Amino acid sequence: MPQLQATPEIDFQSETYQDAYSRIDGIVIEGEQEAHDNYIQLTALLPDYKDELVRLSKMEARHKKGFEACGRNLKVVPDMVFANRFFADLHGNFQKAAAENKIATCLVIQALIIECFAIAAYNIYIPVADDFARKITEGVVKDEYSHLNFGEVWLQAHFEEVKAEVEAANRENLPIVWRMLNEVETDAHVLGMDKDALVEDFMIQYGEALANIGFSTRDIMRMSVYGLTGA
Ligand code: PL3
Ligand code: FE2
Ligand code: FE2
Repeated sequence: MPQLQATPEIDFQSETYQDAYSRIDGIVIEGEQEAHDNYIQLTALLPDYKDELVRLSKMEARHKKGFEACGRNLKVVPDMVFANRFFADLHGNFQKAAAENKIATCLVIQALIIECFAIAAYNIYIPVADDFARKITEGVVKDEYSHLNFGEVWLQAHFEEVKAEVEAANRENLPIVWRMLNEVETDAHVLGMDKDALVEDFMIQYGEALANIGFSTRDIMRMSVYGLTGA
């Protein structure tokens, strides 16, 4: 007897699915690699947290291996050229902030924005993933919450000193996330992922993170709108 598929409407072997997967898998692999590099780079800015940051970076390296295996399992070659371009703006902003010793900005970009983007994407992907990728992604998403938590805890402890810097980093980087979401919308749709659900999940995670750090509901509303309008 053939195994029944949980989602019979998705054909993981179709050319359309595999073409979209080559870009999405590339993005995720690149995102995990950059997350690894960013946590390593942060050890220079936050020497007291070196061990914890190295531990986080090792988790990211494992995530990358997991998503590489997802691609191999579907016989898809990830499009790393596309993925590299996809992350270029956030990558550049992180590098600039690190060079200026702007710890809060680095944490907003990596531990808040990128981790919330990953959590939203993985949560939306899990119900429509193939069985192999679902198991991998379920393991990964648990880790991402702890990475988000690392950023929240540090920013919360330094809230008064970094509030203005966090707002500026939000204003500069949130519009980039909306552009990235628009860029991935069509391919994500092929994988069975809905853009509105992605945006909603992202805003819930990110808004909760800002609240945990110490921002008021009023601040959070204002900060979200800046991002959306690019104002
Ligand atoms: C940090 O730990 C990870 C950074 C990864 C960023 C991921 C962005 C994902 C965008 C599109 C989502 C699809 C999910 C599918 C997974 C194969
Ligand atoms: Fe990760
Ligand atoms: Fe992460």
